[in-house]
Amino acid sequence: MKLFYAPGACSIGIHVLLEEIGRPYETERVDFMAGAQLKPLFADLNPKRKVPVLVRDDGSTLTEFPAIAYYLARTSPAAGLLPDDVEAAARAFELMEYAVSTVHMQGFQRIFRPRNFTPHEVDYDAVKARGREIFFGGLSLIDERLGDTPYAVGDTPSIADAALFYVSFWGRDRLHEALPPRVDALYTRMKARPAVQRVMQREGFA
Ligand SMILES: N[C@@H](CCC(=O)N[C@@H](CS)C(=O)NCC(=O)O)C(=O)O
Repeated sequence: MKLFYAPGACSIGIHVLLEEIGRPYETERVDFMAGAQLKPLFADLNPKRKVPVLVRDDGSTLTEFPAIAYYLARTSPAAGLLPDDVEAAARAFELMEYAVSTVHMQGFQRIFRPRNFTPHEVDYDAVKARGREIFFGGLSLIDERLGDTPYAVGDTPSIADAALFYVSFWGRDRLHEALPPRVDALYTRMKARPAVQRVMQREGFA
């Protein structure tokens, strides 16, 4: 398997899952600064021009964070990344999906790529401000949903924790804002994990 990633992008959550699973995998860095995601070599691999992309052992590609996370969890069940319990699994999907589709795609995307939301540069600041509202409002909502378990839906990390990890990383370490208390505690717990520390080091954040 090979993960195509950009340092500090949402692909870092998939990188964490691969490291937690512990099976051999390769990585290839996509240099956003050089616009590598737009160049033919990568665009041929993923016409959506986005990371994460997982190339599997049979050569087929899988895109979209939730799909890749689900695939990895189901193909490495011993890692326990998707709870057996239906209710806990459904809650894991609920949290992961909200982190990806709302906090990331509606919130952070407005801050990071305002031009995707307006053709007028003069509107960029307003778009970014709305992005911050959605992003941090979303994290507060997640905070209310987190229970008293050490990880998002239980005693061990799941696919939800991988998604919450990357949006927390953006809030705390890229936007430099305080996180709501439960989200912050979860982020601290994730960052202490050896698998996460290896990924942070490899992507250049430690
Ligand atoms: N819905 C996609 C979102 C992927 C996405 O937006 N990836 C960003 C990085 S976090 C990207 O590759 N952006 C390319 C760009 O901004 O040019 C998923 O869940 O994987």
